[in-house]
Amino acid sequence: MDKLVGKIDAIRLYLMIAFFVVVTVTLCARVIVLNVVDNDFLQDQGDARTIRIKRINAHRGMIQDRRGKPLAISSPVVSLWAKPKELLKADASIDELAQKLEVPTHEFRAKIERNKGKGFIYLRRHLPPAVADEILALKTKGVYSEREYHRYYPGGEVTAHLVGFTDIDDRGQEGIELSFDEWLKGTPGKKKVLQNRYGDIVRDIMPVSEAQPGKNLELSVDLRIQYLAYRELKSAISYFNAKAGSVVILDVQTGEILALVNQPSFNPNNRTNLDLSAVRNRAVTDIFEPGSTVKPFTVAVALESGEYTKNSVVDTHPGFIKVGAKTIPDPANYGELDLGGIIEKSSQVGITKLALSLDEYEIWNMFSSVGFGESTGIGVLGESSGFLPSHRRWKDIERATFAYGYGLQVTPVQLAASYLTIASGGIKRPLSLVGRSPMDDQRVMSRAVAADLIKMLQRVAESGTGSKASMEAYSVAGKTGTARKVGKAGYDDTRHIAFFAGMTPAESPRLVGIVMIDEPKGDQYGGGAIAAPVFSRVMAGALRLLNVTPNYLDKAA
Ligand code: 59J
Repeated sequence: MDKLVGKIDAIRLYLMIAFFVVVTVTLCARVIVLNVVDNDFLQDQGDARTIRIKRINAHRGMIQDRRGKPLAISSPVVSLWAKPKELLKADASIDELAQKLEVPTHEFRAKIERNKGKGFIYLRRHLPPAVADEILALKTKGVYSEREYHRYYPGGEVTAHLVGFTDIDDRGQEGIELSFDEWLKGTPGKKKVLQNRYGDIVRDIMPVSEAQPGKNLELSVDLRIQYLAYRELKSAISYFNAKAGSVVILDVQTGEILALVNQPSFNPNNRTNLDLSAVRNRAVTDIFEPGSTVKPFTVAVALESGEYTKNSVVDTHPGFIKVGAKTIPDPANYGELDLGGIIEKSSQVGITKLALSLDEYEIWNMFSSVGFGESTGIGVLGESSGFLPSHRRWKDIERATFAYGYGLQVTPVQLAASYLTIASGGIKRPLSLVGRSPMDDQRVMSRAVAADLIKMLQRVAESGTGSKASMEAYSVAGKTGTARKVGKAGYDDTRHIAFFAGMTPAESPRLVGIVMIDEPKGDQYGGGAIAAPVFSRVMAGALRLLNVTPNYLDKAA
């Protein structure tokens, strides 16, 4: 009996083991079948589903001018990409795809082959959605799509330096696009999706995080004045066959930049074979000796010193003056000039005599107070702070040449900022391009001195070297400048910078403008001949655009 029971137990045990073995094998087989056969089966049905985390690109904020005109705008586009391995399996339709992408078939196949080790290659970026849909309609295996944004610059080359541009991944590269990238870019979102083998999203499973669109940014610039300044600068540069140039226009009451243009410029909407020297925002990066455009500040020191009044007379006879070993000439012997006459005729001799009679530190301090040597902080990356020599005991010749604009270097925006201190009645007002700088105005000269300077500068435009800056309907106060550039063998008689710096209307200035033309070729090269006319044409248009009442109505009538 015992033996029988033992046998039954053994059989029961074997049966149990056998049962478990069969169940396990079946389960394994089932799993394998599911993953291999069914998967293929599902695969063939194209129903394979994979879960992925998709990034949702954020819409980049718009850049606008002060009146809301778009300067940089993002529009939705589609980028097509592929998994080369999958694409190679769909051999038949590769040619059709190449055709749609307008790429020679052999070239396209070579590219796919070359990249077959990669899990991802772009086929075409930033397609208009309709074109992308046409290509996706081919339902080519291994081709996927992604929503992106294309950045477009309606102002083109006119606003190129100011606005700058982004790269194809929507990252700021230059200009405001770079310096305000954090503000503009927003935050990409994430979502969990179920997608089929074509890469189409079968359905969103759930948003992980919503994309936060970037914020819009409004600049102080008035696009109408920007166009005007750009057009007049461009025609002057080509007419005088100059190397480069800049124009900066400021609103006197607020210190806002209404226009800031450079030549050469570039088209930010098509940057293939870009000439990098055209990308530089010269108005804030390039520095040069300002020459005679600083003479009004030396005269301001004379008036502030109490040693001189606007009627004081300086004798410039015989038309040159020896300072140390150097002889400083005037273009002619102007004899006795009042301070206004020194400005009107841009007399080097007159300004030299004045400077040598003044405390050299006071001149240095005035130049520093009006902003030379410090960047304007308008928020454009790469802005130069220029060069103001550290003040120390100067030789007489250095005191003289510094007083008429050599030995220091400024940018066009710094020169504009300095003239703003005269136009505003003696107040140093910060410039602004985005938002408004806090009006931490500080007085750098008395209101009376500023008023005297404006009257002297008005003579420049009415009867002095800057007569071409004058306009029919509005009075002008300003200063010409013609500075030889430093070449290999010292100052070069064949390379000049021509300037006009001024304000209008002279009685109560609304606008300050700086025109700088770099290396005009030909026999005309003076600031009065080259830069002053640009000032006149830009300001005439700008004042009308701003509905400023003409103050020469009697003359204009
Ligand atoms: C000039 C200079 C160079 C640097 C002279 C321009 C000096 C000088 C040493 C001769 C052309 C030229 C540090 S004259 O801007 O005097 O307003 O249109 O470049 O003087 O000492 O063939 N203004 N310009 N000088 N250097 N160093 C006059 C003046 C100015 C003009 C013209 C030309 C110069 C009438 C300049 C104007 O006011």
